Amino acid sequence: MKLILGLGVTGLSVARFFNKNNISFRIADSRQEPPMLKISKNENLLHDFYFGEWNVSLLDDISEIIISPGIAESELIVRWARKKNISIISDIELFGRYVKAPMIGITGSNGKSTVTQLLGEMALASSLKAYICGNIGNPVMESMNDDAELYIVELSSYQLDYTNHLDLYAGVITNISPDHLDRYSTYNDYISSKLSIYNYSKFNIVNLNESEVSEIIGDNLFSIEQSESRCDFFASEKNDLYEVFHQDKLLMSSNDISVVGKHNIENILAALTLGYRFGLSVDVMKETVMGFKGLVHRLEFVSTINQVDFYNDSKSTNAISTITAINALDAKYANLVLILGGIAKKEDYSELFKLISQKVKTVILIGESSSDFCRHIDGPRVVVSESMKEAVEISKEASESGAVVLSPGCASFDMFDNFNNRGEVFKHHVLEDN
Ligand code: UMA
Ligand code: ADP
Repeated sequence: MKLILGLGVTGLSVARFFNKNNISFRIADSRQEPPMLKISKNENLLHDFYFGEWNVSLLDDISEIIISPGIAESELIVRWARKKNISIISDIELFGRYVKAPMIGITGSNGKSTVTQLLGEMALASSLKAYICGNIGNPVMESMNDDAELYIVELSSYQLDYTNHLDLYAGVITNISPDHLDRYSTYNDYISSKLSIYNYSKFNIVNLNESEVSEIIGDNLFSIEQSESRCDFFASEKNDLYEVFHQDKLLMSSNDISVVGKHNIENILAALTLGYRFGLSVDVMKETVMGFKGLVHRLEFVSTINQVDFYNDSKSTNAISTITAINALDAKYANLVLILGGIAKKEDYSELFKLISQKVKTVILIGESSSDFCRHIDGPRVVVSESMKEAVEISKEASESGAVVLSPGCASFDMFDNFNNRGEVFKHHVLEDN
């Protein structure tokens, strides 16, 4: 019998699959009321289940465990299973056993969802039956389809950690910076987790700007301002604009696209290189990039109110993504107001604090991290706010012209259900009374 550990969206998708294919399974979750409990009941998926503190008897008669990515290796149930030599796999590995269409995998610390979505749109524009799935929010087992010609799969390090076998047509690491260090003993362990994608890829797509991967033997390379002749896709900066080239042919400049910032140029290069490897037409990919509006909650333009532009970057959950947001907006706006904070990650925020001191006029702190961040920010005006509503009100008063950005650099769970909820609440307050 199979054991499904965790009843979130991953567990539910696996349970549905097993149920449909008459594979016997047990479901367990360490919470009494896991998120997908009601749906599972309604769909009659709870034949053999256990909710509450882990119990070793859950492993009786179990041949294999399909684990949700949110369950850490340090959890008792995982340790007991390892001792008993029970195989533990991710939903990704399970998916790989059944699908026939090729898969392209995308991992990295930041930019995964953007690259996954953009490549998906390129494939769809090429009339391919392509499915965008994985960590982006669509569990792979829900995306399995007989008519699929390509799966574009966002892979988190958690999913890679529980994957032992996988055949990817091509894989890329967008970039690597410290993240999720509560789950890894060292930063090197986190890097190794990301690098494992290349063990499963037939073709390695390599970002030469990322020092952690530049030594990897790449089949197709991309970069900004580095080793131009070796790259399939390349960008260079000219008079505050980026120009994007395919080999030596100019494709577009940053004036031709809607998404902002150097990081998005890098994301575009990653998607172009993956698509090219797969055989998509460069012209179709170029058109897709030029029409790409970006994803919600990632440096998303919300509105202009009294000459101030509001941006929602709620997906920023680590220091580097807030650094990226500041750098992207600083190029365009002289006055910047930043709404920052939440549950700080176990990482070094000193570079971010330094940048804030140089480039931000007013910082409005929200959430659990406020008192700590307050002590480290020196220079700009700092205001601590109790709610998102208040933070937005203060930001409207603080900014005369320029931009306000919510780029928290932290997890959201102290005040919100998730980053989506945080971004929606922000946008609601920005737009109310206007
Ligand atoms: N659970 C336990 N014990 C634990 C931890 C969790 O029982 O110690 C249970 C929870 O009660 C929950 C279940 O496990 O019911 C599943 O939890 P999960 O956190 O694995 O969540 P899913 O709903 O299955 O969503 C997961 C990904 N979540 C995480 O990796 C934390 C989703 O990524 C992903 O979209 C989804 O699978 C589909 O693939 C979210 C995410 O935050 C968006 N990812 C991280 C990121 O992007 O930085 C990695
Ligand atoms: P992920 O799926 O890896 O979390 P997203 O595309 O959802 O990545 O973006 C998450 C956050 O990181 C957003 O704040 C976004 O503006 C920022 N970001 C996106 N691409 C990059 C990149 N290439 N480098 C650094 N930050 C990025």
